[in-house]
Amino acid sequence: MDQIKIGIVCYPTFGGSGVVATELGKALAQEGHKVHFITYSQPSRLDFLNENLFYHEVDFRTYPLFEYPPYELALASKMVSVAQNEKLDLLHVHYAIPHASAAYMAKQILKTQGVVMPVVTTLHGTDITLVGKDPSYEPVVTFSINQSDGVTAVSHDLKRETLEHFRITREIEVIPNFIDLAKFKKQKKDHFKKAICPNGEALIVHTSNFRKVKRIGDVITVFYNIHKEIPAKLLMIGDGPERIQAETMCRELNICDDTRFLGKLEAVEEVLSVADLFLMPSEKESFGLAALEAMACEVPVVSSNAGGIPELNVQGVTGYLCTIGDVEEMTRKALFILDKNNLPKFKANALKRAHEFDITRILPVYEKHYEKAIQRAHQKVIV
Ligand code: GMT
Repeated sequence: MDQIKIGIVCYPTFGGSGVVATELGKALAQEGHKVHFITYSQPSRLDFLNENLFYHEVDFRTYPLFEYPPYELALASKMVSVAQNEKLDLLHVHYAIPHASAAYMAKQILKTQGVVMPVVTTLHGTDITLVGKDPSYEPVVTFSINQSDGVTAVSHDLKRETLEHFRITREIEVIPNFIDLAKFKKQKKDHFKKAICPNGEALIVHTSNFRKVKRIGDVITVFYNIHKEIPAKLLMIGDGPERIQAETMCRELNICDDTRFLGKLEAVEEVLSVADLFLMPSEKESFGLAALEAMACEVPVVSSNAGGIPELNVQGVTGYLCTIGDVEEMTRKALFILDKNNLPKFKANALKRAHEFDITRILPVYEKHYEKAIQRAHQKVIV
C-alpha cells in the first residue's frame, strides 16, 4: 500500500490494547508510514526512535468546576489539530471507550472544514465485554462503532459478543493480535534462571494488570498445589488492585519464599525467557496477548477457556484450556506439562504457534483494512 499518515489513539499504559496499538504503530513506521500517537502520556512501549514516529500529548485542564475533567473533548480537539497540521489520512482508535466517540466528534468537526477523515476502531475486549455493554455507555458505543469506516475485533469470540450485545449495522473484521518475534524471543539468561531457581525448580510465571477478571487467586492456588508436588517458584509480573490480596494469600499459604512479585516490567521477555509455564486463569479474555508473549518465548500455557483464548492456546498442543475456576484441573495439566518427558514438546509447539501471529503476517491485513476504510469514507462523501 502507498505510505500514509496515520493517527493512532490508545491508552498509553501497560494494558494489552496499548501494547498492541504501540507495536502496530512501530511496525507501520518501519514500513515507511508516518505514525502519530495521540494520547495523554508517552505509550510505555514507544521505546525506540524512528523518523516516522511522532507523539502528541493530550493535555486536559482541570478546573474547580469539573469533578471529572472532560478528557474526551480534549482528545477530540487534539485529534482535530493533529489531523489538520499533519494532514492525516486516517485515524485508528484502539479501545472503543471513549476513543471511538471522540474520533466521531473529530471527524464531524473536520467535515465542516471540508476534510474527510476515515476512522478505524479496534475493539479489544472489556470495551465490549465489561464496560461497553453497561447501559451507561451502550448507546454511545453502538453509535460510534456503526459510524466508524472500519471496525476490527481481536478475536472471533469478541466479534460474536459484540454482535450479540450491540445493534451493529456494519461489518466487523477479525484481525488477531500479533507479536514481534524479532523482539519477543527466548534469550539466553542462564545466570538469571540459576539465581531464581538455584536447585533447578520449575519456574511458573503470570503477567497481568491484577484486576478481578484475571482471577489472581486461582494463579496462587494452582501454584500452591504445584508446589506441594514438585519444587517450584512463581514470578508475578504486573500490578493492580488484586495484588495486596494475592500477597496476603501467599503469606497465609506459607509460599512467600518461593513467590516474587516483580511489579510492572519493561522487558517482560527477559523473565519469560527463563519460564517453564505461564498461567492465565482469566474470567474474561478477548485474546490473551500476555499468553502469546509467553508462547513466543517458548513457554507453554495453562489457561481458562474464556473468550478468545481457545483461538490462541491449542488444547494439548501449546498447553491446556480448563473451565474457569477449575484449579484442580489446571494443577493436573500444569504438572503434566512440567514433567521432563513432556515439557520440551510443549515448548516447541508454543513457539511454532506464536509464529502464526507474527507481525509480518498481520501488518498487511491492517494495511488492507486501512485502504478499504479510506475508500469507504471518501465514497460516502461522493454519494
Ligand atoms: O483488559 C482490559 O481491560 C483491556 C485490554 C487492555 O488494554 O489490557 O485488554 C484486552 O485487550 C488485549 C489486547 O487486545 C487482549 O489481549 C486482552 O485479552 C483483553 N482483555 C480482556 O478481554 C479482559
